[in-house]
Amino acid sequence: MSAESIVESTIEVTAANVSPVPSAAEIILTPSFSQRFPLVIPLISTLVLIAIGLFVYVSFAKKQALRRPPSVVICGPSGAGKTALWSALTGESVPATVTSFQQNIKSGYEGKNYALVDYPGHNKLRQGLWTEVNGGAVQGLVFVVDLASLQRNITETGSFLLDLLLLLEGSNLPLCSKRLLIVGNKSDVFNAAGLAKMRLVLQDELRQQKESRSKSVSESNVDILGKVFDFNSLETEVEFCETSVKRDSFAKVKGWLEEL
Ligand SMILES: Nc1nc2c(ncn2[C@@H]2O[C@H](COP(=O)(O)OP(=O)(O)OP(=O)(O)O)[C@@H](O)[C@H]2O)c(=O)[nH]1
Ligand SMILES: [Mg+2]
Repeated sequence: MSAESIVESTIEVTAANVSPVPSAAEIILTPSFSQRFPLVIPLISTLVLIAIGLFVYVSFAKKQALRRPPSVVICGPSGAGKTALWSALTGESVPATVTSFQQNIKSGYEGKNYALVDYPGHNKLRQGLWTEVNGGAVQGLVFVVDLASLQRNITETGSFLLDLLLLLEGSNLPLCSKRLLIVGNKSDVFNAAGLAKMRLVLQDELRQQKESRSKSVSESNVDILGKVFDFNSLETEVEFCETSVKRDSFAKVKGWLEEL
């Protein structure tokens, strides 16, 4: 026999003897296997059901954790009187502080379905506020301005308000989330600006800041606020009022919150 025919016959023999290796599932499903190990199939079925149940539970729990409870947020520059206003509205006492670094939250404010949140004004915490607003559960915003130092803080106040309006106007949040009450607080202080003046000063500042931002390439979105900034031309419903928490004069804010 030649070497070639030996190789050929070896290949034929090998090919004829080798059958495909059965998969684990095939082995388990053979009648002889289930007779020898009757508990394996029920055990595997139970494990698969538990795994599916766990998956469904974890996905549901994650969704619940991501869903924020509805809220109305009191925000604005540091020192404007947000915590004082929140305290007066809720009747909750807050330790006397100079600057807040944590939110104060009153769930179910006045029997409403939302929580009233006092958000600290420190600019390092601003990103958290944007995340809160973007979350879609904010039903309204109260932006507090210090009327006694309006001119002195106008750049910071204007920039904060411009960022907030850009976020609201540029988002696809429902209209019910785009409600803003601008509160001029500390009207009791002798040199406090009046309500009409506050509106005018803020509008002028926002016009200027929008104009200068529109020249920057990275700020191309400011045009969503219209050609010339005007509170009346926004999709966001903006209202104004004056308060003095010190003199217990904040009924307008109460009324606005009541209507939400
Ligand atoms: N005169 C006067 N002072 C006020 C009034 N409301 C608050 N204040 C004072 O303003 C200061 C700042 O008030 P806060 O409520 O702590 O200010 P805030 O806006 O919470 O400040 P941050 O927590 O830093 O963001 C405190 O000394 C308050 O007593 C007001 O209506 N009139
Ligand atoms: Mg505070």
